[in-house]
Amino acid sequence: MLDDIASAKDEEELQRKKVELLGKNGFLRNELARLGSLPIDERKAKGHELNRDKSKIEEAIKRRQEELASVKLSRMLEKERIDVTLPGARVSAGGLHVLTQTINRLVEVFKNQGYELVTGPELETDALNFTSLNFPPDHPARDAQDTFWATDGRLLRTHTSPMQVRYMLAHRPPFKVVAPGKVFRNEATDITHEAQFHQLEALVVDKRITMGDMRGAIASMATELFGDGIKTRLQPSYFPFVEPGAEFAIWWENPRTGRKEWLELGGCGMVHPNVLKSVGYADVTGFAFGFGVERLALITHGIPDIRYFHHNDMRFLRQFTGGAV
Ligand code: FA5
Repeated sequence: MLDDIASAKDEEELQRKKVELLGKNGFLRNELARLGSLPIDERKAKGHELNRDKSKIEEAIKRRQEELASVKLSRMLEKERIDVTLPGARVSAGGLHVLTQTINRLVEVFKNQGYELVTGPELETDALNFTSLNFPPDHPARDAQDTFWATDGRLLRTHTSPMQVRYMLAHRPPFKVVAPGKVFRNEATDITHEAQFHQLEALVVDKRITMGDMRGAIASMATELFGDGIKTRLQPSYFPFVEPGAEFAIWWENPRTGRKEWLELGGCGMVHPNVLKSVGYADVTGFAFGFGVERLALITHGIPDIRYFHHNDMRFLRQFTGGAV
């Protein structure tokens, strides 16, 4: 009887045994019920015996209950055990987007040449994006830079050139600054045009700054990026906020075709006297240039379509992060 209890293999079986022995129709009740039919002296002895049995049964049940509980606990602990010798699950650290890498590299090149890094808002006023840059309200040059407007009259800046005016209003020359950032244009996208892209603007103002200084600055940026012997070219062009104005290009071997060609990068020129006057500068001159970062990245990496940058296709992105991401 007690052995049965000690060998109950789980709580359920133990409970069943308990009912069999101590329950309403169980062994002990039946024995007690039979006491009445025994002669008086036997009845007493049997009564004592049954009481002892009851305590023994109860004790045995309690012991088995404790044993089963401790087996259950150790099984649970075993299941939850952590094997500290197993190799960990590798968490990817990610990597920088190819455009961020390009901007970082450009900023490093300019910082090494003594330029200060500045940034400004993407939501810009019409005054700073256009009017202060010598685009009068009905000037046709505005049409080349259509954009997206907020309901309060501000707009998503179409270029980084408003940073020129923002900086000049708050500082006095001499200075050399570089301002990278996101810009927006309302235009149909194709392999070389996005509605959202990045530009990098450079502005240098001091006494007697000349077009020659600008030429040198563009040439040394190209040399830093692509090495000695790289050729740059200026071609006359028009931007309302520079005079004279030009477009600059780099003589570059296209890695896709293997052919040498001129890569048009952006616009440049001497800061227009109207712009200098509007920020209260006198007796100084300056140059500015600005170009498309995607354009540079497309060519340097031989990427066939500008839209890949924002598709977030991991197969594309991983190519520039050494496999991370
Ligand atoms: C400008 O935005 C002038 N702010 C540049 C400038 C700065 C001139 C300082 C003078 C002095 P433009 O609209 O040409 O110029 O754009 C400059 C460059 O941005 C282009 O050469 C091209 O590389 C890039 N770009 C223009 N539109 C797009 C577009 N939709 N998608 C991608 N890149 C573009």
